[in-house]
Amino acid sequence: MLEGTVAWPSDVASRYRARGYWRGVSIGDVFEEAAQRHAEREAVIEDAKRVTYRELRTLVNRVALHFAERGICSGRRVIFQLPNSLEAIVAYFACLKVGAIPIACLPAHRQFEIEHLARFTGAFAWLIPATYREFNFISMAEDLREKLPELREIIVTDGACGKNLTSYDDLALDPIEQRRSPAALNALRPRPDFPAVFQLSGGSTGLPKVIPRTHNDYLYNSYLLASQSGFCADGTALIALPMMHNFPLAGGVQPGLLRGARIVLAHKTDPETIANLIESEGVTWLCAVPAMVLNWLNSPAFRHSDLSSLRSLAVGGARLHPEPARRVIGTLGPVLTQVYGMAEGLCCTTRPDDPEEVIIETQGRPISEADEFRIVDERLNEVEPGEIGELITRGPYTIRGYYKAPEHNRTNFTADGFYRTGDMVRLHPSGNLVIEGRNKDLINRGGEKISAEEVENLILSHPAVLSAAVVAMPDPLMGERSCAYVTLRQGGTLDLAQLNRFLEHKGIARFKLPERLEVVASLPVTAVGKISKKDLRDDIKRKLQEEGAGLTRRPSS
Ligand code: J2J
Repeated sequence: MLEGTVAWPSDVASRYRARGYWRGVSIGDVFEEAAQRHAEREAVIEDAKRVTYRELRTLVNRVALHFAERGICSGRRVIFQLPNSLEAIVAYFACLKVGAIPIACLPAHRQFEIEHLARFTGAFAWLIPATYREFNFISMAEDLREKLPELREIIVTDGACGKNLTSYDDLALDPIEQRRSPAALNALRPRPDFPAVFQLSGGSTGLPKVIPRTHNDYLYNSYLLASQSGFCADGTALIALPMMHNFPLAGGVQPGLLRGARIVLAHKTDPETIANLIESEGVTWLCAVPAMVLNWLNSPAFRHSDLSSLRSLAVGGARLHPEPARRVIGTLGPVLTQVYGMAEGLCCTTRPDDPEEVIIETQGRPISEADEFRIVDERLNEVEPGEIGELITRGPYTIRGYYKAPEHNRTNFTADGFYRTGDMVRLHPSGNLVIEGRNKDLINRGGEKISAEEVENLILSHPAVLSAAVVAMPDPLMGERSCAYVTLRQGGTLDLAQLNRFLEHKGIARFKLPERLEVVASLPVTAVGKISKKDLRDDIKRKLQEEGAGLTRRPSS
């Protein structure tokens, strides 16, 4: 056991093993087997780069040997901030082979998030591109390294490098396997009940919480999704979402590569890029968040390309409403799969043989026969069938606790080990779930989760601000965007541009910046004196409606 993780009770673990959910193998071993079986097939395609399983295996083993030589192994944590790339896939499987634990960060994360995660996990290594989307990762890394004594290695992928940085290319191009036998890797093979990867929670309580997913449970999750999505050696998965996010990683990259499919990586999500890749590569599976899908459906590129290879478009991360769901089917045929999942584990999908209305109206049902769920009221009593309540769940691939977070674990998990999702759901007569809302304090911006508390804490450090509350405002494309309400200190002034410059300076990811600022005289409070977010959400909804109807003008802030 890695210190700070919470194991399944031993009787439950024995049951999961006995039933074959947990296979007792590491993901690296399964990858090895798949790579040998499908050696001559194409594995990964990124722009002009194309590698077969044989080539991918050579690269993974080589980089794994280099990692081991540098001490990146045996439970050490590695921050992954790479864009979708062959390098990211190689480094991911290389880590899993030697028992290093990738931390699934996003290229969008900045100093604030990385510093916290690096400290909190005691990260040993950090993988970055030199630049990506005009952001200079090397200077961020150089600034942060002095504050992080435990961080020993910064590995840079796209050529350019600097003092005390390691070039990924130097590792990938150096045939270390001629000096050291890949058999040396066997000694480092992690135990199957050891964490394979640290996912990050959407987080409603301040900074993101860390989700340790074990080899056993993550593999089971991916096998289930592989079967469900019909992944097989003739399949081609297109990964356009950031690949370390749980949805594409556990649902696309991992199942695809374990089954001998091709993985096509995209750097952009615009309709032209996606439609071209589907057509030219014969993509059979694609995952997306609803905002991307809405954008695609409205574009001529999608209407005029030959997308007939597509067998499944998996949409999740935020609610896909019935109207756009119907349009997906109208435009692309019966390819829609709704997916409701979470990095903590549970994953629900609609099934191809569900009636069309069920695929349109629901977010699916759990993928494992062993997933248990209940829909409960505040006292954890089950509500009547069809009524809305909070979804709680446990099962063979849902964590029993966050990493090093005993306080949160007491409130986020029930005494009998159910994870409290914070999602308000209703059981559809078909047995599927409909996601109706949530009781956790976060904004779901087109699938990207923003913790209100995290942003509020930063806004409160602005000298002009007295109090602050961040709430979701409805948005036709993203579903929700973030709106900050603030009261100011006497004589203070603040507009949205000033606030966002201040927040960017603090080093948070851009997607967390508020997109509207409301400066008010006071914040509404509930009967117990807490800020009433419900009133604020109603207020912004009303303002947006009035502005939409032309009753009032949008304030300049
Ligand atoms: C409404 N809300 C949804 C949906 C997730 C598959 C798919 C998505 C994620 C993911 C994932 C939703 N309708 N269809 O990990 O394996 C909201 C819920 C949920 C939270 C989890 C996967 N699909 N959500 O989005 O950890 O609020 O995982 O609890 O990022 O997203 O977010 P995350």
